Amino acid sequence: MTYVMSDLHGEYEKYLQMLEKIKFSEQDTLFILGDVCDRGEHPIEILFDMMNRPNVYPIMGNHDWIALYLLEKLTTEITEESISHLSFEEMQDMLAWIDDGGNTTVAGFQKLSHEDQENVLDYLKEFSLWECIDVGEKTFILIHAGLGNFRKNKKLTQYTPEELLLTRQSPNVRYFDDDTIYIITGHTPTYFLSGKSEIYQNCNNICIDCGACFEGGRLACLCLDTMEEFYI
Ligand SMILES: [Mn+2]
Repeated sequence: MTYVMSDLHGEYEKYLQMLEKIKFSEQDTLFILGDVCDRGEHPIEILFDMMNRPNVYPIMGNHDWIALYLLEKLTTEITEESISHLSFEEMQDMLAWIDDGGNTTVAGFQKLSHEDQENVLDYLKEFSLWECIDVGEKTFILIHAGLGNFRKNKKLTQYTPEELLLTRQSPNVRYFDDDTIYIITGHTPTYFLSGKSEIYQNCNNICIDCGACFEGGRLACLCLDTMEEFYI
């Protein structure tokens, strides 16, 4: 079976509970649509679990992207000295990121050996900006946030990271004429779309960020073979 989840945001316990709930095995495939990092307490633990599973495919989220960019600047150790090497703009980025949930990622990263820090950075660099997969009769485009500056004939390779990671999908607009093509996104908690923390589907858009790291939110998982929904 092929599954998708998104916006784990450090919720390691919910992630493990979900893998158990779907009875995730080596024969299955899981795509994680970004924002593993930040907010919840254990983003680094999730990254290590993911990197040890060859059948888990990570897609980049805006939080993972900024984490990679800023953790690389800090590399070996986050000391006052390494922070003082940052430019004013980098320092501003750092403070904004920490304020936006990056504190838990920094805290976990700081505890790692130099080798494991390099492993985390190498793994984040492997995250894809998008995936496009066929399951049964359907084609699924998997991205974190949306198809920014959308044009029907624009190839996925022509989208910039900013367009894919920061532009919110319009969930009530049909993007492609071919109704076997679905776009799956995270990034926007579905509570803001429907008032409910459950997977939102309309016009071949499927929004799966059910706000796992927020009060009242849930971690969602969708099986693309059966379209069955799972929640923690
Ligand atoms: Mn996001």
